[in-house]
Amino acid sequence: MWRFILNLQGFLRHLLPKSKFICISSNKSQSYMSRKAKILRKTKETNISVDVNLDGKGKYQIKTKIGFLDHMLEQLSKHSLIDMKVIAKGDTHIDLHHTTEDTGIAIGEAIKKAAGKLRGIKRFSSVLIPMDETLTRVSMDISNRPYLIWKVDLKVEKLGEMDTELFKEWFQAFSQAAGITLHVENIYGDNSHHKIESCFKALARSLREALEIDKRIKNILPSTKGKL
Ligand SMILES: [Mn+2]
Repeated sequence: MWRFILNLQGFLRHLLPKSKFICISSNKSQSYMSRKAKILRKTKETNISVDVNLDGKGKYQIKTKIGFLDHMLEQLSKHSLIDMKVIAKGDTHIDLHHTTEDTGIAIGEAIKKAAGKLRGIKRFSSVLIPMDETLTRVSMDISNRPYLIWKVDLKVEKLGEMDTELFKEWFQAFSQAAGITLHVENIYGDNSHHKIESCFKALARSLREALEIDKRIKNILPSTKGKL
């Protein structure tokens, strides 16, 4: 009889799909939960959908109808390892302001939603990213205290079809929506494409570090205040 029950257990286990998100026991459930979110944001100016998986591999599908912005958001996904699907339809016949700003809001909201209660995250990170002659630093605190410091001067007025002043707008929108204290500083550099691309790569790498679960504090909120 016991042999029959053991065989039955083995058989049932065989039927279960192999997924790392299965909760093996209730007290470990938080660390096995998936950190995914979807945001749909529709206004009279833009219609945006964003899907993110914070524990992904940097797979992306980005379609904003703004070539240079697509190039930057692909960097963001690739180097943060956040799987990201971003489909944006905006009033680009007016200019690129609304679509740029609103993708920053929607991606920020999606990351905040996916990060949930922020238990066990590393919270802080500071990275230096070079790109040829350019060096950029990004420091962040995933704190629910949105703040942007932006020390990036660009010599040219346009990159691709984008006005270069739009990049500060994107980072401002992102930091506010994500609830992140975000300091971006281009320390030196010459080429404006390199300067901006290094900002997005540094943001990506910084997000990867700060959102990572610290195995020593699983389920614990990294705050003496008890609230983030
Ligand atoms: Mn490039």
